[in-house]
Amino acid sequence: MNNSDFTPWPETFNQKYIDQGYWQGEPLANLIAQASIKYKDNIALICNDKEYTYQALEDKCIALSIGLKELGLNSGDKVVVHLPNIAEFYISFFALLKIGVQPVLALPAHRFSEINYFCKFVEAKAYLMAPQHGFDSFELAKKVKDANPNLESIIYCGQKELLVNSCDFKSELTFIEDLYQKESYLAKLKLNTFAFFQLSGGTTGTPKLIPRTDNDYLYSVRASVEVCQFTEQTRYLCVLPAAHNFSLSSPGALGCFLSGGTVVLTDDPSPSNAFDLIKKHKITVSAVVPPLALLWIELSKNQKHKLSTLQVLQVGGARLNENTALRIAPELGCVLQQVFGMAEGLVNYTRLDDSIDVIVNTQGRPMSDADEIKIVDNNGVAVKANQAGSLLTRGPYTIRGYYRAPKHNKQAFTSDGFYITGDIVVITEEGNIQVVGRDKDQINRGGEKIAAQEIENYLLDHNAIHDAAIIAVPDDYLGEKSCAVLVCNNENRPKVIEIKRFLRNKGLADFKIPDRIEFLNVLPKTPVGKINKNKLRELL
Ligand code: AMP
Ligand code: DBH
Repeated sequence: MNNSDFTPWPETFNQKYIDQGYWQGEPLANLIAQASIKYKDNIALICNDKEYTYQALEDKCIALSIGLKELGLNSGDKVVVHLPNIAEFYISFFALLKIGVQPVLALPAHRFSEINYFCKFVEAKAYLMAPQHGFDSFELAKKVKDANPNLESIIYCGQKELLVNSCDFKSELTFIEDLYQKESYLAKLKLNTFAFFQLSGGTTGTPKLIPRTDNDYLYSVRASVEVCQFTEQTRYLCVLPAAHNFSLSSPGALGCFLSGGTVVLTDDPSPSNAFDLIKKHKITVSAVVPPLALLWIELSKNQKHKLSTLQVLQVGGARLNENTALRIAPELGCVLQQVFGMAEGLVNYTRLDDSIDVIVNTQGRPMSDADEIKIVDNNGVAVKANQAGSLLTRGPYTIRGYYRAPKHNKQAFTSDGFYITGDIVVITEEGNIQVVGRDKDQINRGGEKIAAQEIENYLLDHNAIHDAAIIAVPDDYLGEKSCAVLVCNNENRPKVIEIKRFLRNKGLADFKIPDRIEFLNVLPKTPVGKINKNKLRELL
């Protein structure tokens, strides 16, 4: 690995985080194994008609890890995991970690453009895929394979075929594990520089990859479990993409596994399905983005009886408006917990026993004593109390740099290692954070982030488009939608539908296709010649 690939914490911080117990030197790969020792026969995971005890889940992870190793994957290799919410997501995640392979956790919504980019950028050895609703995942896999000669395997995680099937077979014949063997197997694990990649919503032309380490990620899960009070009795419904940092680690499925609770996984977040699952599996907690919270509220009338076990609904990923926040407790009959997090690290929670005012009107406070927060003005000077400013942070689970991005890192981090979140926030007198704006070129479409520049670059590839800007426009349901403002050749100005088709043909994730397209003769510019997006927003 090149030295500029991964930015380590400075030695003094390493030592501090170890000495103070934040980092415990445990492999993330051991999480299920350890839980299976403590909570052997508890149900760890339910997905459709499949159910796994901790022991069964760990056996699956081990069996698959051996299969993957035999396939030729080795420590330090990279693999792109592109799975919907199926049990194989967690099984392959842990199986890969067990053999030191570093997965990139792609989102189900990603398509050729993103997957191809990840495969190339990390020089992936394998691509894990499965059938998904609404598109031909085999066709995508074939295109990815053709475009990436380095890719040695395409692993299909659909019906019990190919690798998964052969692994079941191997696990039955060769590896009937008992606890002792398992421990000795795990003892061989050596921590890699980092364990896996999360993805950033990004602000730049190309997606940014976030290397998360065993130490930092496990700490973030442990701290989350404490704040959110997950226990063996927790029954967590995972309706957001399992790969998302929120549903994976805040405390998410990993927090639930760490506590010995049960994760129920589904890829249908609709209220009718979610409410049935909540009732059927006595769900105690779930996590949603604001538009989904609104949908659940709107459709909960006459169905509230199905939600009687639900204690907490976590809402995060985008700003939740106060009116929706106020409706959650009375209409869904549970406590709201606001979660303001980022795949780069820092996670803020309202606490379960906070006053209703704090829960409704703030996005909570950092989960760790060791999180360092600064709120600064445009000159990097700390703002006065109650004033809005740009949020900077560093701490034991916030990265010090994106993967292989030395140039971008100079802009995204301060010289003393603070991550510049791009969020404009105010701190209340009690120390809670309110997200009041954004100083990054990004659209937050109901929790799905779009880097304006990435889409603008694709648009500029179209030969009738001379200039392009993507901006956010308000939307009642999603909070924000994306709008492309284009300057085109007037003689052959393409139709809106053609532009959308053009972007789709580039293989972009659907949520990145602009919701609205407007045309102007010229885009307003700043004195230095950049597109003036503030002016553009006013114009529209
Ligand atoms: P990412 O860096 O792609 O993981 O996206 C994280 C970003 O999502 C944050 O920096 C915020 O801009 C936004 N975000 C996450 N949770 C919230 C929230 N509860 N309220 C407002 N914005 C949020
Ligand atoms: O939006 C996010 O990225 C996010 C939201 C809530 C996140 O990463 C998290 C919690 O951990």
